[in-house]
Formats: sequence, structure tokens, C-alpha cells
Amino acid sequence: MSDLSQGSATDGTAPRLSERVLAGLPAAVARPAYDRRAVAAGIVHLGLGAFCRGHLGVYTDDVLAAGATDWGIVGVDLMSPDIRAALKPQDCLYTLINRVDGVDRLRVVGSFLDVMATSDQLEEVLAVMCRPEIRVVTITVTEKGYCHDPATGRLNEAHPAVIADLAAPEAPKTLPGLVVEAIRRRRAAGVKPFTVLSCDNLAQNGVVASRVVTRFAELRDPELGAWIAGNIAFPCSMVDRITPATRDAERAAVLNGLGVADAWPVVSEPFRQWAIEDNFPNGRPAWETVGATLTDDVVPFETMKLRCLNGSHSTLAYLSVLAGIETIADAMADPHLPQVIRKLWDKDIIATVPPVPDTDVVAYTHDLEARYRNPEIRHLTIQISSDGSQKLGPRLLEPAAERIAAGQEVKVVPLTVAAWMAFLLEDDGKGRTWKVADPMADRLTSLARANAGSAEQLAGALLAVSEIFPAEVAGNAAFRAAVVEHLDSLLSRGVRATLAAFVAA
Ligand code: CS2
Repeated sequence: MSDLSQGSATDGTAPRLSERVLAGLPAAVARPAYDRRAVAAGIVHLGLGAFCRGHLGVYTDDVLAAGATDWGIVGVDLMSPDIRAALKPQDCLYTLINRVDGVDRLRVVGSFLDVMATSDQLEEVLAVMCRPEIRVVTITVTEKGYCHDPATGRLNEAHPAVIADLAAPEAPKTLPGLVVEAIRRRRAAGVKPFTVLSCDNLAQNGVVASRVVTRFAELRDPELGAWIAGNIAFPCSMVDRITPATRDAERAAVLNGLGVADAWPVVSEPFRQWAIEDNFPNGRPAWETVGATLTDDVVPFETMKLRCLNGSHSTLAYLSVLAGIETIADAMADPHLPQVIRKLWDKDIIATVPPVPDTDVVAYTHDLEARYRNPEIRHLTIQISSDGSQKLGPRLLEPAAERIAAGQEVKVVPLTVAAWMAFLLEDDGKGRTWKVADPMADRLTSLARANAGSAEQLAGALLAVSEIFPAEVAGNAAFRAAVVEHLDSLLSRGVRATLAAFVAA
């Protein structure tokens, strides 16, 4: 059984989680403290992974529990009908597991009122997105869902899915295509626009969302593009909660704790943070009353989180896959890796983070170490290694570019980049293999294999991929030399010896 598939917990005789069984759940299990039948949908959420159910779904559940009745969520899966198949028989209820010191705290979340899939419900999805009571469209489709060029943040007009959507714009499959078609139909029906809230790990995610949506619309119809630019708000947000993929172990824990089966629970760490730019012309839930920070400027929050958390995650991920280390918690038990990320923060990252309200960024990095050490969270390094072509930029190459522009040295990012390059070979040279998951995987792994003869050649070929590496980074002699040196060491001496030498230097 794959970790991502619907679980065996639903195959047995236990009844299924549903409205009907809520009242009879064990007293320790938290559940919706409100009448779900009295709640109307106000949000359409696009992208139904574990993350949004562990984050947006929970904050919104809190808002509903505090008495709001018009901010339920309709979730839409743009990839497959699997989550719909898991959640619909459960009345869209699911369980959040916070595992703290070996004790599971279970909470049944009720904020999703319906779950749909564009694969076979596109017209229904568009109709819901046009309902006047839907005033916010939230998004978690991961970085690659924006169909942008990571180095510029602009719509990748050569993207095959974008080309396909432009050829059949009324039956879109991409995020930009879907949002544009919904806005077009809503406008034609004279319905006040919704606000588009990106919750993905991108620098200035609202700006990226606005760019890809506006540009896609312009390519369809310049007048529609101009109208979107003038009428749709795209606030930025910083979201944070570590939410690994659900395994059968969590399904079994839920079955044990609830006495009923949940096909797709979500496991997350206790920590959560959400900073949101307060720009919602058509209203929004009072998320600030349940712990979110509503602010005029999200940039400091997102810069801190993307560079400190996600940047160190990617660093740990590539080095760990090379070293055969499976989880972030295991990486934190390694003799060298914690020192590598401490050096990353201290030498390359912290100084690039602007002052963050009420936050000490150094203390934030120490808190990250504790979060990573949480042994209850099995966050797989191979999961985090996915989509490096989209992730390296906002997490690590942008701060590197800033340091280079200021004439400063970049100490650790070249090691991460070298580890990512060695990772693209999908093989440790000693018989252990893995698979690269990335929208650019074919091109990148072919380039890597074709240039595996020398570190110089391999680094040169990959640094030349301009969709990933900004010219000021790829063209910087010191950065390039450092990448080549680390890559040479990884390929000839191996990851262990490279790490030992790196932390000793
Ligand atoms: C991770 C993130 O998979 C990844 O790339 O770095 O999903 C990370 O766990 C979240 O952003 C934490 O908020």
C-alpha cells in the first residue's frame, strides 16, 4: 500500500467517520463545536493536499467554532479525484493528528463542506466559483502549479499545459487557466470579484499568482487581462506548518483513537503560523481572531520562513538523500548535518532577512532545530527533495544573489546546489538509487547523466539552466568555483567525507 493511497483503515469492519458518528466519538477527541448544516461556503480552496487540511482548514474550523457561519470551504482537487473519493463518504470530515511526546491529540475538522475534482466536475467547480457568496479563493497547488518560470516569476508561456489551456480556455486544467475562466464567467454574470489568496511557498506568492493569472488572461483577451489587473486583489501570505504525507501508521492511529475509520487523516506538528496581507475587498474570515497575523507587509515573514525553514529543509533533503538518511529527524541526529544548517543560517541567510515584527530571527532558527528534531514527525527527505527546480530559487538562490550583489561571500548555498546536482544522478555510485520528482526531471536528469564525467562539466551544464539559476549567481566566479569544488568532493570522496571536511573548515 502506498503512503499516499487510500488506506486499509477503511477496508475493515469499523464504521466510517461521518456526521452521524461525531457525537459518539471518545470525549478526548476534539470535533466541530458548531452546527455544520448552518454554515454556508464562502471560500473555494484549490489544491487539496495534506498541507491545506492541516493549516487553512484548521484556522477556518476555529473561525467557524467562534461563531462565523458564512466561511465554510469547498475544496477542489486539480490533480485527481482521490481525496474526493476518500472524504465524500465521510461528509468531508477528516482527522488532524498532533503527536506530542508519544501522545496523539486527535481533532476532527469540519470546515470543508464539499470536496470536488476538476477531472470530472469542471463545470460544477466553475459554477461554485461564480456564486456571489464565494468571496475568497485560496490556493495550495505547490510551486509548480503556478506554471511560472522560477527565475523570473512570470508565466511560462512555453509550458505545454499553458499552451493547451490557451487553446481550450473554457475547459482549463491549469491553475491560471481555471482562475481566469472563473473570473471571466463571474464578471459576465455581474458578480462582485473574489479575492485570490495564495498559500504556497513562493516569495511574494500573491504577486506571482497575480502575474500568472493576469498574463494568462491577457493572452486570452487583452481587455480581460487589463480588467483583472485593475479589479482582482491577490494578497500575499506566509504559511507554516510541517505536514508530512499521511501513512497507514497514521490511519491506524486514528482508527485506534476514534474507533471509526478515516481514509485520509492529516498528521502535523503542533506549531502553526500564518501571516496574511490584509487586502480583501470582498471580505474575509476573521482569521486574526484565531492566531493568524493580518498585516500590511508579509515580505519580512515570508523571507524569514522561506529562507530559514525551507532553505534549510532543502539543504538537509539533498544531503540526506545522498547519505541514505530518510527523515528530517534522522538528519538532525547526524553528526554533521545540524552543523551544516547552523552554518547556512549564520553565514548566508540570517543577515538577508529584514526585521520581522515581534520576532528574533536567530531564536526562530533555534526553534526550527527543535521542530526538526520532533521524532513524532516522519518527514521524508525524499518528499522535500521534490521539485528542486522550483524550490531552490526562493529558498536559497535569491539570498545568494543578494549577497553576491552586495559583494559578500556565500558559504553554504554552493554545497546545497552541489548536493542537488549529485542528487540529479539518481544513484550514489554504490548501488543505492532514488527517483527525482520534478516538473523538469527529464531534462535535468538527462543533462546530469550526459555530463557526469567531471564536476566542472556537470556544474557548468546545470548552472546554465537559466529557468533556475539567475545570471548573477550562475555567472559569479566564486560561487561557481565553490559549487565545482563541493560537487567534485561529493562525487569522488562521497557525502560523508565531504560533510566532515565542510564542518571542520
Ligand atoms: C518543505 C515544506 O516539502 C518541502 O519542500 O520544505 O513543505 C515545509 O515543510 C513547509 O513549508 C513547512 O511550513
